[in-house]
Amino acid sequence: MKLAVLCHASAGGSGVVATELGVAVARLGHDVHFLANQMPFRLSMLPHDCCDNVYFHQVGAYSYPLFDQPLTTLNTANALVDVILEHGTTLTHAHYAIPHATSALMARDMTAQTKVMTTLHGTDVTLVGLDPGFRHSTKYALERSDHVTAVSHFLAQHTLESLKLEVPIQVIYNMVDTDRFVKNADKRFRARFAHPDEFILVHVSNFRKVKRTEDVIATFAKVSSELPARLLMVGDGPERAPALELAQKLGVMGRVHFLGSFPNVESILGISDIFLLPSSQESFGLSALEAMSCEVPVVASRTGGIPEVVTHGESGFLCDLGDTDDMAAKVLELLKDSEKYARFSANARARASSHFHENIIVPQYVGAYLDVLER
Ligand code: GMT
Repeated sequence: MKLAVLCHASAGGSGVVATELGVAVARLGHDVHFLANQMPFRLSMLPHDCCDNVYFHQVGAYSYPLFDQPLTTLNTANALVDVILEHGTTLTHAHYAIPHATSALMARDMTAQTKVMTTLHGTDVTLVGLDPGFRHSTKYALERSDHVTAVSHFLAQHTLESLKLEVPIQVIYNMVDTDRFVKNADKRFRARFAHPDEFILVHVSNFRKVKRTEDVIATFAKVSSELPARLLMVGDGPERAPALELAQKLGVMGRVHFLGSFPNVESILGISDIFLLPSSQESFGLSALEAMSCEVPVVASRTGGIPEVVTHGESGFLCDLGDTDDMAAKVLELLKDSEKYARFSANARARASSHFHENIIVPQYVGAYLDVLER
């Protein structure tokens, strides 16, 4: 199989899923061509001897005084046509509908040589795709794709209802590499962030509004007023400044570390005790799954697809949106009871392995690819 993959390269779950899935498919012997405006960050971290059948094609942005913004959709379609004609890819996997599904459909029309599979990740439907500025084009792109998948039942259902779609949507959950995302016993590394008697709470995201990073800070402030703790904030984005301001206002700045887009997120998750995810929208919550694989229980908002990942009362706790009192209470409940903590921690790891292991998820995608190609 020769596969083209379109994805957003910036730090974010959809690019991570696209990269890790593409590499896993390449390891099965298929040629995989990634197209993005820059190299997706997890692709740049691959060992050089990983696979000689993974290719990266940078999509350039053409600027011209008449255009006040780059015309990314057209540039991507054009770059994809080049890849199809030069490398003979016959299937395009568009991760995140906007604008990739549209670019892929254009390339399909131009070449008549590729099928298009679109994977919905979240705000491509729940937020951006429903905006009047994108609604018709998103619906059209999904209806004309050869196959559509979504990363949770919540997202599939939401898409069918909100866009009034009549095409089927297959649910394929996100996956985690349970060999890479493991507990990190390196005490010296842990000591860079916390004293041995301090608990480590962690949040990983792209710091957008939907992530409610201020709730992370507010929850942490309540926890750290009762127990010695540190908060590691991994990632970057527009909500970093408000989160930082709140940390200062609440007097916890000395115990909160903003680490930016830390490359080896697994090393941080591996030394953490609790993962916080208070999002207002979350179609899946890949970072929560990665934390679970590292034996870290999750305290999150009960929203979107999170309940399909985190089992309330077993591998973490789900709280009402914005209820930072309850979130802090649940964190304290776990941290103050070592037996309960150990049970949740083991459950988190077991759930990650039994439901979201690569060996379970990759065959579902490969099966979908083969079905689409045979049609
Ligand atoms: O939809 C987004 O916000 C973008 C996307 C990303 O690139 O970060 O995140 C979504 O896709 C992830 C991977 O499938 C999911 O784990 C996230 O839950 C989802 N984000 C939201 O729904 C807010």
